Amino acid sequence: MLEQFRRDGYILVPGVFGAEEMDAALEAMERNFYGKPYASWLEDFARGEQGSVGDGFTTKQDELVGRSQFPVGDPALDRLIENDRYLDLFELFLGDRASYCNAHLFMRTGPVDERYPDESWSGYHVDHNTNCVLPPSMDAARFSYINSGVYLHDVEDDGAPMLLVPGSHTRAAEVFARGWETGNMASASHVRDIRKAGLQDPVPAVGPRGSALFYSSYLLHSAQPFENRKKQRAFWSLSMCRRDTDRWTRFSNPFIYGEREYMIPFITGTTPRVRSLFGWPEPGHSYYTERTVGLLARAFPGIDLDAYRQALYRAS
Ligand SMILES: O=C(O)CCC(=O)C(=O)O
Ligand SMILES: [Fe+2]
Repeated sequence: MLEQFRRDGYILVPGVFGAEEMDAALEAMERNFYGKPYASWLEDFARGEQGSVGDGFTTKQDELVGRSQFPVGDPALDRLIENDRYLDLFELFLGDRASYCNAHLFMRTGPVDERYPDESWSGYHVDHNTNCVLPPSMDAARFSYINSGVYLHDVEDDGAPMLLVPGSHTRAAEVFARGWETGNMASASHVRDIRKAGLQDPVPAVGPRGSALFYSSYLLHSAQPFENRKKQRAFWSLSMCRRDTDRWTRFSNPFIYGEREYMIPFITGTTPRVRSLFGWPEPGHSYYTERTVGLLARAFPGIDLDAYRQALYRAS
């Protein structure tokens, strides 16, 4: 499994969770999102009584029926994190003790779902920026973290499985650097046109109830629309990093969501010493290479990188 994870940047492991445990978790998750079972939400929807559905972040929900950020307050969901096999697999793939970054309920509700790109080639991205602002390094094994989705039900081809690009986790730094040079980056984490990246064809992450999907935070992937719009897709998701990178990869960081618009300009203009107070590795750290310093210049326009560059030259 480790070989497969290292090669592909993801692996889907069936049977990590039990069937009854998944049914109970799904029921709890539906209660959280719809305030009722999905079947009865669907009936309401068919009658034109469309309740609002949160998209995974409680702060964006106009009608708050439940909470999607961990812990949500329901043991059927929160205690999924206590599965030793699941945690062992994380640590096997991370190659270190694990540190918690973030966990939440990730629901896609077919009839109202809009979480897919306009074009099949346009939505490819890495999720790395959710818990870390540092651009991808060539050393994916050390600097990426792992995202995981627990499948609360079977995910089949018509149920909008995620599309994963095998092997893209070790190519992200290179693909992004070239993307910036050729106008193929839509943002610091989104590739404009995946066809130009020279990667393998994407694979749909279909799997049975009780599976755990593990994928590198450097893995390029995309969403696709539901072929069967009556379906929902319910994941319990967890992200964890290596314990030796958890100073700059973590949930309780000031770089997420609403804070980002204030923090990114501040971090761009401040000193390396102050950046290190917020968890950035110091100049001279092995994260900084010609490539990552180049990517930092793109991700933080106007940032003064001299200190990082000088330490690089001193070391070489
Ligand atoms: O739900 C999916 O299929 C992919 C969504 C995704 O990549 C994301 O929200 O970052
Ligand atoms: Fe994503």
